[in-house]
Amino acid sequence: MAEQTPARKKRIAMVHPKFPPSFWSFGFIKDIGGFKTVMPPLGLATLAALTPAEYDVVIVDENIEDIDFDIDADIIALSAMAIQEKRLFEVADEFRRRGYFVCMGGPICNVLPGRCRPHCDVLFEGEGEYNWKIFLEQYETRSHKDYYCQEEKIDMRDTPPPRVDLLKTGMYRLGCIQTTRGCPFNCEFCDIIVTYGRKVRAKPIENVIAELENWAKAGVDFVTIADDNLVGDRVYAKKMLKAVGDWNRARKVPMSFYIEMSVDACRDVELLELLRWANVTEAFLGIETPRESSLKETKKFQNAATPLVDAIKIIQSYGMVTVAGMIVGFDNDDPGIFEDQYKFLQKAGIPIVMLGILQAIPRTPLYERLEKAGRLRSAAQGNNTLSFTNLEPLQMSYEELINGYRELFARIYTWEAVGDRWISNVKQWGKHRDVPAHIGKAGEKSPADDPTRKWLQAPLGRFKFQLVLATLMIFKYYFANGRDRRRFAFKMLWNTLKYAPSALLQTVNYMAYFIHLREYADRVVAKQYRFDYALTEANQQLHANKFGEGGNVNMVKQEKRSATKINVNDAYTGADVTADVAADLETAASK
Ligand code: B12
Ligand code: SF4
Repeated sequence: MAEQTPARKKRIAMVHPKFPPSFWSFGFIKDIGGFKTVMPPLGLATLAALTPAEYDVVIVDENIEDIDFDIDADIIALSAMAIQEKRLFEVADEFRRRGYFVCMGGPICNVLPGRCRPHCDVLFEGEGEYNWKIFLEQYETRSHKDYYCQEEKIDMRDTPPPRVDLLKTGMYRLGCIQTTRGCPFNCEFCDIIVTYGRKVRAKPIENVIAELENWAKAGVDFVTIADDNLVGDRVYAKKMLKAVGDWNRARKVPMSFYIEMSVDACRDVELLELLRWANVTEAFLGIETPRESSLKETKKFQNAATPLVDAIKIIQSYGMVTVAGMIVGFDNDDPGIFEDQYKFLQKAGIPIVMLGILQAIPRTPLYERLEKAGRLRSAAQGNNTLSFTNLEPLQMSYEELINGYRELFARIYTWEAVGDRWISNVKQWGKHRDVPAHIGKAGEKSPADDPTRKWLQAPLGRFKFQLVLATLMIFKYYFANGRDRRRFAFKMLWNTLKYAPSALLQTVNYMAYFIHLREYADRVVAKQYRFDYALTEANQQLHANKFGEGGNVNMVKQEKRSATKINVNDAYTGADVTADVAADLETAASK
């Protein structure tokens, strides 16, 4: 009897289109870092884990490899952020031209579904955990729809560990896990809470550890915890960090972590200690602006109620490098804001600053407010660190805002300014640190004021030969290219030795990041990157609104529908909020 060939399994190719150059692409230091792109597409690795075993799945990340447009696949599943819009549509159109069946989802579809619609067969809005499975079942009988929308938020117990085994992990700078989704706060411009909601939903801690094991097995030493706000639910955060720390400290070389959190973490000593215990070495803080009136305007009450410079010094003193998201262009910003921002950043000593112009993202309360006021200039776009915004500023002309932004970007990334901020951060790791007043209960000692505290962090992972090569390349960039760079390098190394000698390798590591940031800043300032390719077309679309924007999931509608209206103090749901913090927030909210 002739042998039967096994039936061909159905195949899904999950494709992540190429990013354009951006602040976070670290494109100028790929050779130094020995990576092709910063992070893997976690959304696709999650979908892959949700896909039934009857399918073969491949993940193609165009940031590390070319796309084969004749790939053997029944379904193409695309995922992208809005910044990838141009390439996403090119890739989708090319596959469809060749007769492939194209699904599309991810952050861009969550805010700009109208613009994505013409480029795919099936459009997914919102979290994919439930709808992907429903779609695949229906696809079997060809009873699938062309649009799926996840309005209710999913239960995080239903999100499986992503298929790390399908990723070419050696090509990325960082691994990536997610422990929670959602953020309890209510900032007016934020699209995160549109997609992920204000109720913090958490994964079981054993799943978190299982995911870390997968990254560890893949040889990855540096992992981003891609939560919208790691400390949104402090009770969970503490338990999780303790478990991660215990797991991590038992390893020969601990993994280090990059996180995103809100600055109110500075009030909680236990939380800060646990961040250090887990080996969190870098924290992104959404500070936005030092101007209180702008913070209140945008409903960022948690920051308005916090002395920001002190907060940052305290967080840094727990061994972290601070990264800040800053924004100019609020209604309360007049031309004086550029000077205020500069002075604040230098005083706080925040080395890495993602400086953006306020942009109204469709479906956010800000968008609705400005649309009603007739203050939208054009369609939105996905890179917030360029000389562009879609809104009409209030206290400046558009040109004043753009030029002020460019000048500030240039000023922040002069070698001198970067060097001063780095040294200020490093100083917080040693005995010369500033000890600000305590921000929590009156009369308590500042959490930074502990002379016995050691620098616990182990930031660099295991030794790799690439590190030697990288160091040589970094030194070549600084020492063989003129006086300014040489002076910067000497200043960085000398002051690190003076204030926190154990941070020397960290300093060399960050000298690499600063190469990218300076090169990127130079090009933004020179207006070399344009981002208007999709706008002409989007501006002409007439559905939804005049920019073709809008859709079903919308923060303003969500808040109206929600039976128990969330208020600002819910930010601390379940957490041991001190009475004075709650009072501060209430006062700020009522003003
Ligand atoms: C980690 C992260 C990064 C990493 C890189 C991630 C990567 N893959 O390269 C870094 C730090 C480099 C980064 C950079 C940037 N980022 Co970012 N980032 C994140 C963050 C915090 C987590 C992403 C993640 O892994 N999520 C977990 C996975 C599981 O979620 P997911 O991808 O959304 O997938 C789910 C659904 O969307 C859906 N889904 C996704 N794809 C598909 C496909 C199909 C077919 C289906 C059915 C479903 C589906 O199902 C998944 C499971 O529910 C998000 C915020 C967030 N909460 O998601 C911002 C976020 C994605 N980033 C954002 C932005 C703006 C940027 C930058 C442009 C910032 C800048 N100005 O430079 C850059 C651009 C990136 C670059 N390389 O140039 C925005 C995107 C906004 C938008 N709507 O497009 C977000 C949403 C944050 C925000 N609101 O500000 N980012
Ligand atoms: S703190 Fe504000 S900007 Fe940051 S995720 Fe929460 S709601 Fe969004």
